[in-house]
Amino acid sequence: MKKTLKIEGMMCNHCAMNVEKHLSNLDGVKKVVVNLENKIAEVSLTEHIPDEVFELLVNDLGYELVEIL
Ligand SMILES: [Cu+2]
Repeated sequence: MKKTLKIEGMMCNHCAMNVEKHLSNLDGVKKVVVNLENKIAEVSLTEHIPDEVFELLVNDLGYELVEIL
């Protein structure tokens, strides 16, 4: 299972690594690849995670989760 998160507000590599680290720590997340230029995080899942969980996490970090594909 894969989800693509569109995230606004990541300005630098530090932001990307921050998002990557926190998403990776979620139960059920196998792998995270953040693309700073395209403002997306690709998340590979081993189990279903509700969209709200991603929304809360990203927003708490100070970025904006715009869309989940
Ligand atoms: Cu930054």
